[in-house]
Amino acid sequence: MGLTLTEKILKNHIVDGEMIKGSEIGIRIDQTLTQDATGTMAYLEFEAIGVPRVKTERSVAYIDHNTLQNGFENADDHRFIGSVAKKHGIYFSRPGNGICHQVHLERFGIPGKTLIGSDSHTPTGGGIGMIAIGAGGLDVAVAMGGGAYYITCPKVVKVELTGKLSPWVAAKDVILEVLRIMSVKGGVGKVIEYCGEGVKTLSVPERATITNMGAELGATTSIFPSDEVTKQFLRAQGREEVWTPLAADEDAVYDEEIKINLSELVPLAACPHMPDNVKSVKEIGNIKIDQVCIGSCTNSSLLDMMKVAHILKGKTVHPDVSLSIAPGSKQVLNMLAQNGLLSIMIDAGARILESACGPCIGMGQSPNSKGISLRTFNRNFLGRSGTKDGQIYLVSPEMAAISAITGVLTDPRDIGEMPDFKLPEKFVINDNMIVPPADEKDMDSVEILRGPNIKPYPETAPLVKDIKCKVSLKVEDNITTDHIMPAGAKILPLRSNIPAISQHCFTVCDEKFPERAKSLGQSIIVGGANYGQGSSREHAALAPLYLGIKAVLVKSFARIHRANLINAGILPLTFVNEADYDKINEGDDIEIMNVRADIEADKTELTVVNKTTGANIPVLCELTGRTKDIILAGGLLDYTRENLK
Ligand code: MIC
Ligand code: SF4
Repeated sequence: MGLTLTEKILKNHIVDGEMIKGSEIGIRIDQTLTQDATGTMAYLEFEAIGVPRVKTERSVAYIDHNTLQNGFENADDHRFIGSVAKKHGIYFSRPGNGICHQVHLERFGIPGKTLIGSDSHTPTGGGIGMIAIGAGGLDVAVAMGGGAYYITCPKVVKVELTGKLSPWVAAKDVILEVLRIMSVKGGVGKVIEYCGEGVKTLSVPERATITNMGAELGATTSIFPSDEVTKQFLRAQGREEVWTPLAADEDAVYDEEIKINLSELVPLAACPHMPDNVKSVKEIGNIKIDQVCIGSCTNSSLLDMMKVAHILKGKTVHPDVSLSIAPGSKQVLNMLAQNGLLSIMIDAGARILESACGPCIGMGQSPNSKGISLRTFNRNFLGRSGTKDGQIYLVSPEMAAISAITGVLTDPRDIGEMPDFKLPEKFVINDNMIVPPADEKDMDSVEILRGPNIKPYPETAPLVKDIKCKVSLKVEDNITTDHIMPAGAKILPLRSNIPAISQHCFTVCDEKFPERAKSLGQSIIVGGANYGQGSSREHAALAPLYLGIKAVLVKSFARIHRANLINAGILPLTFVNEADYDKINEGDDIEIMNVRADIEADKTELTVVNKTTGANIPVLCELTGRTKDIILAGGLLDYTRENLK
């Protein structure tokens, strides 16, 4: 029986467990990446693990999220990360060099290798045939220390692409179509593998847009084969020698199949406030817009920018619209400057931002009150733009650019003929903003620069005998990590200070939550389906840990967040019967007696007794050997320290 591409790469990297779907496997990690908003914690954890030099083939620390330096905190964090990187064998991509996923694809990604990153959009690397997975910072720290990364051996979904995209229909429309079909929870436990004749019509940046936003499906990752198109991209990046051809076997067996005829796709948009709320422009209508933001790791490649410049050429941004453009990397920005396209954008009235995440993470450019904002980004969760009433639509760069001119949501096919946009034979290569680490012999002399905002990892404790406490919060379905631990320019500078950032935990849903949880000392949270979707930020687990949360009981979890809860020593529980969600409310007193003994004895079904109503609620606590030991130890940090001894 033939293998899928996913299975081939995983088989080459498996170090623990067996390739049985649904079971836990440990894989060897070749490369890691971190960004600054999750990186400070990840490096504090790496320091706590105590391994002197990273053991991966390549580890890179990027500065791209917290680039608004509105006080000393972010600049201090940049210096901390830069110094840790230098000492411990990590390449350091300086602020200004670009968004981690864009730069990693350009300069470091290698087909067939494994990459984990402390950012949920790490699957961008799947665009050149990597198994690239988003993870919590602690998992990345462990991988840097040479430890395996554990995932559930995934199901593999075949997405067969046929045909060719029509003019002005974009890669963004492909992934929006997949989101429409599968929904934001449809990818959990799965890898999305693209194949078929249509693949070769898509360039690497287009493939990367698709794998990037596969994160919004909840998928473990997404992957494209590595073919002649990949080779040409790597050649243009001066890295042809890392190329290898990779594809699934002809007779590979998949768990699910989806067919998409690229020729039939039309321009789409994800409407507020979920990436799977997808409609065609026709269905939405020509609504009046206030803002357009072009950029983010989904759509900031040179190819995207070439299309945008073509559309803006000789035009002026509509008087009622603010247009911002953030090219994804220094390489992209520099090439736009050299070939004159930047001048076209400036001339049209675009507000050029630095090569960083910027508005995508609420670092500036919040829309006006009730503002309608078209963004080429990947997430439109409530509040993420920095305002509670912003109406965010996720669209292709083509649709964004033309709408910025017309002032209303516009079908890009109205532009008329589309030129044949071609990537250059050679990109401009200058890695002068990537600082290599110090030689091993010099590492002792590198001083770690620790600013006053950097506080240690919160205290953990081994799992208690019984849990007896109150429910401090009850929330609905599809709670994102942006609800649990909001981002934005005000809160992000606190990413290295858990006590301070905890004061903002869940405030989008309930402003009183942090105070209430803290005063209760211990409590649990109750939630609905797909709890914790979105970002990889482990702060969404560390802040609850700091606030005394002992367990989270929900209908279902998103993958990375569940792993982060376990890593933080918080018990992840799911209802056996989803209807029992109605039998437990905020303020109820609950008990889970003998929880430690039951978990030690590998019991997977526990009982939550609601002392307020008298209801007995059966819950699942599905922990395998390793995750069980992590929970018993009080989290991955304690567990790793124990096991590295
Ligand atoms: C995001 O897009 O939500 C982020 C910000 O990049 C996060 C990481 C973070 O919260 O720092 C992610 O995707 O993991
Ligand atoms: Fe940055 Fe946005 Fe990409 Fe997250 S999704 S890495 S915030 S650009």
